[in-house]
Amino acid sequence: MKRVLTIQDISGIGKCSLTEALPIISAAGIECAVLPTTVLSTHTAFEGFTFHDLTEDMPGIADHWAALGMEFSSIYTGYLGSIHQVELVENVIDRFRKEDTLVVVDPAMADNGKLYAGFAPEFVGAMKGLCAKADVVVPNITEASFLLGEEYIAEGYPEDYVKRLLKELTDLGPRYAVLTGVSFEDDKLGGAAYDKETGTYFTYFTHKEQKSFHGTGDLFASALVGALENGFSIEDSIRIAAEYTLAALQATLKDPEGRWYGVNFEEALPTYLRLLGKI
Ligand code: PXL
Repeated sequence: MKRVLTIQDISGIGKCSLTEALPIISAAGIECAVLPTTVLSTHTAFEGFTFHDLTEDMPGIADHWAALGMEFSSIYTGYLGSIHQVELVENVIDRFRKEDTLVVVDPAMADNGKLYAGFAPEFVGAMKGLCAKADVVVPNITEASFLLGEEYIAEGYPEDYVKRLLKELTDLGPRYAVLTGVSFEDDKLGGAAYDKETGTYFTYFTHKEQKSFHGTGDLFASALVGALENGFSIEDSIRIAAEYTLAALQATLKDPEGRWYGVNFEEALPTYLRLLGKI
């Protein structure tokens, strides 16, 4: 049986990182092991969040799994709380990676042209090192521009800009780069990807809702991992993740009690299962 190991924080309220990855990957029919890196009261867009660093617990957890002979078909990393944690995650990857283990890195650290609260510029260099170990990286355009030292262009960029970011991301190491939140037309939003082994560039767009929400990047990456683990190609996995993200956004927008801090990914789970061909 497949088993994904996901390494990211748990934000008690906020619908992001582990509170999305765990239910989404489980819904995809895949066992989801978790290595929590930090416990926060909420995600960092709330004022006054608490932050409990679990760095000291991480090596012991990994040691125990190694002693048990645990194996993982994928290792999927998201938000990490410090440079030291990034280094520990690199060790976990080195330790548990087998020839066919898929390493997916979402360098969750920035959006809308800015690093998330709490990250110093030095964090970017550490995350770049982690991306070098990945088979697949899944940044948004802000994260890609930070990682590559490229200019951040919020909108109206030419397709060549996206192609250049993708190519440079794969130059860091990964076979596949998947850029999220890409838009060339006002009413279309989606992902663009590059496979450096075949030299293939591809895009997938859905209808663009004009409002954006927290947690869509984590939702997209988790859904992508779930689809890949179900044997879908990278192109199909991007399509499935994009369609599920749109369904979750639309469920949020139509809910009169929609919560500002996260998307209604729960109500859209049947759409994800249909896209995976499970129902
Ligand atoms: O969704 C990315 C994310 C994950 N974890 C924490 C965050 C954020 C985005 O703000 O604050 C703690």
